[in-house]
Amino acid sequence: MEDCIFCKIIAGEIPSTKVYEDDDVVAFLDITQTTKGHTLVVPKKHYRNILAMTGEESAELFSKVPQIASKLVDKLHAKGMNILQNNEEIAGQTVFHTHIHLIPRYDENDGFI
Ligand code: DGP
Repeated sequence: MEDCIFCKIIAGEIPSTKVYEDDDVVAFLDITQTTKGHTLVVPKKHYRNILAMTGEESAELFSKVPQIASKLVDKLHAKGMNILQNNEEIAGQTVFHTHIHLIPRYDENDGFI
């Protein structure tokens, strides 16, 4: 999609730090780094959000999450992780290309409320 920032990242037109990639999905560090290792899991195909995907399409995307999430936890020695996903502006979505946030947690004072 022309004006989609994540499509541009996927196409390599905007730099990102990728932590995982396969034929269908890419995961890269979120620019905000809410906590160290904050990562976005993103389908390569453009969908506005989960509400625009079929069960099969979203299942395929979510099936990659446990593998990427546990690798991040292991490598970063995190104590846990928030996994969350926003759909539409009212729910906090700011980039309108489906993505799943992986937010590693370290201790009570890691900056994420
Ligand atoms: P959401 O609010 O759920 O739509 O999250 C969008 C996230 O995308 C937000 O945490 C910041 C991140 N983000 C926005 N622009 C860029 C960018 O150019 N590069 C990267 N790596 N992340 C971005």
